[in-house]
Amino acid sequence: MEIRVVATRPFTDQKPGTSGLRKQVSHFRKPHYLENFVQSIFISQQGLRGGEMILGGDGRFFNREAVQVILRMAIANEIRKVTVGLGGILSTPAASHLIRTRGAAGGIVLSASHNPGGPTGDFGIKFNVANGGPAPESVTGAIHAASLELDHYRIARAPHVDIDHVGRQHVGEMEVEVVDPVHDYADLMESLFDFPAMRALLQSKSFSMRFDAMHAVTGPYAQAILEQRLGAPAGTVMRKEPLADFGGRHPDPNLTHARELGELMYGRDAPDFGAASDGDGDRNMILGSGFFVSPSDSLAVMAANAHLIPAYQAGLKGVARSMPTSQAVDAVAEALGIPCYETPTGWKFFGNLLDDGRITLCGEESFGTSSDHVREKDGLWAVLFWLNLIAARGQSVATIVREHWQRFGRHYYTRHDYEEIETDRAEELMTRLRAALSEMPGRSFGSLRVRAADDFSYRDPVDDSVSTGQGLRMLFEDGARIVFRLSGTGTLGATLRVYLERHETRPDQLDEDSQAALAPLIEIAESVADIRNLTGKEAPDVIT
Ligand code: VG1
Ligand code: CO
Repeated sequence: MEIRVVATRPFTDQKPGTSGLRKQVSHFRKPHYLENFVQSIFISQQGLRGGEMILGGDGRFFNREAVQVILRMAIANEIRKVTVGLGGILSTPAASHLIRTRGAAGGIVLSASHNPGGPTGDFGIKFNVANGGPAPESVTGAIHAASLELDHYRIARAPHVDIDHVGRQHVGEMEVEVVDPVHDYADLMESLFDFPAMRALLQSKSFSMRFDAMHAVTGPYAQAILEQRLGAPAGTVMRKEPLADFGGRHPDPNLTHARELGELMYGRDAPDFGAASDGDGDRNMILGSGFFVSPSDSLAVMAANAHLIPAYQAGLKGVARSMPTSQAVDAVAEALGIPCYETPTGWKFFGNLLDDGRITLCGEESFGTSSDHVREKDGLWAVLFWLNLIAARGQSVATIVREHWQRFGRHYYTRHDYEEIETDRAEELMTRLRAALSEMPGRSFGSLRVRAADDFSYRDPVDDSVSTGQGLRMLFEDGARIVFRLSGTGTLGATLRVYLERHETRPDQLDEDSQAALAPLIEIAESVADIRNLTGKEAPDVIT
């Protein structure tokens, strides 16, 4: 088979962000852009040569073309075998699972996750390492460094590879195995949870649920697991056909983008349980009838109830949360007498803790939770965890969460996002704020006094690697916090995220609206960061 060596020049913008390289589709389609990045992976990750690689994506626009390019490049770069999801589809957690069970050297997941898709939307590419998890910073750094020096890439002149039939084939020297993307993952879920109890719940007349697949990758997974294996009535999964443009909406599971589900859950005769996942199936939103579970609370409730789930009945080794995630899970860890780690934003920081057996559960405020069953966050896993929990406790979502608050207090929490702001303005806001940090300790804002203020940095306890500049924190004496960060996943301008949190233990103050309960902190954030003036926005674009 003929191998072409194509001369190219480096692109200077191929540094992976919080979760892979994300750009607009038009950017990815520039001549050599995709090829350069893929070659940078192959050059910097020599372990792939002669090994097996997993390949699949969330089915968004450009997924199929990219799969063909990557297969031809894999041949030219002497990959022994590529295992591809049927039709080029794999959810992020299913890809993680396949890497692990196949003993693959790594995997490429094509997704821009919750970002919009279609010809005018976004595309993305993530590299996962042999443990099944997102590449750690040392690896993304090496890929980026390779991209800056690239002067050629290698690609085979191969015919179009059939990825639409399950089976094995040889293309040149390389083996390509096309696999059912759902089967192994569904088996894994069945091994973790009490499927008989969940089946009984889903089939009882007095219980109903809706799962919003948002026209993204989880449609087939949710149908196979919820409707087929667990016998939920047909129609339980809504917006179930994966579409290349997600039906024109952001596949982002929050009340802004999963509007229909929200209306259903807050309407008359609402289902008992509602859930949604994102573009690539790693996020989850959990709703009860008329009740929203904040992702930070969800993590804490899971930790407190894990012993009720078959896979975790022996107890948890420890838990971890990303820094901006609320401290609700910390309170549970303390009560359980297990360690709780605080990592920077992004799933890659949980990998070492999971591999080293220090933690069993982890999560982020951004609708991401998972356990040591894979090395990615896992949307459907979280939904099944809740379903199992509801079956085991025989209580509603709202009752489970309210009881949790009664026991641990409530960590009122919200995140305000200011999207597509001018990059210079966003940098200026962060620079000014960073400069003001040293003056903050001891300052009072109304009844709140600042205990400490810093730019978060993290030393990984397993490999001692250090990550700096991970978010500006104002920590108050009563435990309240405000965190400011710029997003590392957006593709247009900059996105400012402001995270706000305070702990409430008075039993009669636990059922307030979170925006109202956090109003004093929201005001402090505005006054210290001059958000309206610097972003030119009167209000956040998205509140979660
Ligand atoms: C966001 C979230 C972060 C998450 C990341 C990837 O990153 O805040 O918690 O890990 O998205 O999620 P950022 O840098 O934009 O804040 V996914 O489901 O988009 O792969
Ligand atoms: Co995602």
